Amino acid sequence: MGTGGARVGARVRSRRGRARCPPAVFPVRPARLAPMRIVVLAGGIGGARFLRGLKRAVPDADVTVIGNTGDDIHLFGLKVCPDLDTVMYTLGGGINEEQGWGRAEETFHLKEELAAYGVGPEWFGLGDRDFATHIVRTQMLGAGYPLSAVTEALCDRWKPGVRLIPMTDDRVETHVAVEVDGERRAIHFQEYWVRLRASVPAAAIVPVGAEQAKPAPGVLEAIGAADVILFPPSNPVVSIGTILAVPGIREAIAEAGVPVVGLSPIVGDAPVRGMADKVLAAVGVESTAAAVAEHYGSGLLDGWLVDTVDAAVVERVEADGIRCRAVPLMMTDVDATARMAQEALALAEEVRPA
Ligand code: FO1
Repeated sequence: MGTGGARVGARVRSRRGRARCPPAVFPVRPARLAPMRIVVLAGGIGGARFLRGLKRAVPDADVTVIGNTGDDIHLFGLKVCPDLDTVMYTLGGGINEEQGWGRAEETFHLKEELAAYGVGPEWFGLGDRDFATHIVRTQMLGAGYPLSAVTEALCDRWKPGVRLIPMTDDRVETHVAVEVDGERRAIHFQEYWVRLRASVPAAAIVPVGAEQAKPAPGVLEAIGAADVILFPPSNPVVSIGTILAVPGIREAIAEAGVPVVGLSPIVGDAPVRGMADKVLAAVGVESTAAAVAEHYGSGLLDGWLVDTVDAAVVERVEADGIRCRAVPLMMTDVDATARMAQEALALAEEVRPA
């Protein structure tokens, strides 16, 4: 037993049985000795913005981000990882703030030149600065480095202040079944999201490759060592849902024996940003804060934050066995987001088994 070690003893507990540590074996971790270990499952814009607030709320925390890679797309021979890049750029200070994706001070000469050669697609706006990220990534992948190592190398430049790990090193790409001109087709998520603007109903959302994928190195370890696990207001289907579709990740979270707390991406029956309602409909989930909590389920979630406008659903969520609080959830600025993060961590302590 370590003397004064940060985590004396072992938390031997499973969510189902909630076996208790022997009393008096497990003193409260002295916060001054070991930073809180937080694992966050993040998609793109909403997840990245939440992380910026989380870092302000608990600057000393040890944050591991498990990033969604189902949005990845191969273009011009390059691998583009939108959600990983949005987290990396947002926390590293290079994001195009109003878009929430791509680089600040961007130019599009390369895109224009490609279009001049008739090389598309033109509907996906890759900027000159952003291309460098995809070239470095693709070059390293070509040299045999796994995506997790590539992401670590890219973060050496951006220093996001969190450990960013892709959900898997294996190729997973979300495809969407749509009906266009009377015929049913499966198109890449980015074509559905960016070219079609989710304007046609999605008959199905399929994270192609997820079933065969393995969690990237460090993912299960981070979950196993976490003090708290957070689901930020990312897209519950194509972001957090895709991460949970990688075999082993959902189970590890359910068995981690630490509080799992989520923040609703739906406020007042509509997504705060993006088109989450379109993909929620595709999986038969109504676009409400309560329905999303139920979609994750009480086997996974211990706590759920809804916005104050949805205070009426608190009772329904709690009836599902998920502790629920109504707090302001609009990420209007970093301070507002930091307050949300603090509320999520407070709720985690409230539901943490004694
Ligand atoms: N979203 C758009 O709406 N239009 C674009 O042209 C676009 C280009 C783009 C390029 C790189 C990148 O990393 C993200 C990009 N996105 C664009 C956003 C992207 O579709 C979303 O960030 C995620 O895939 C959903 O979270």
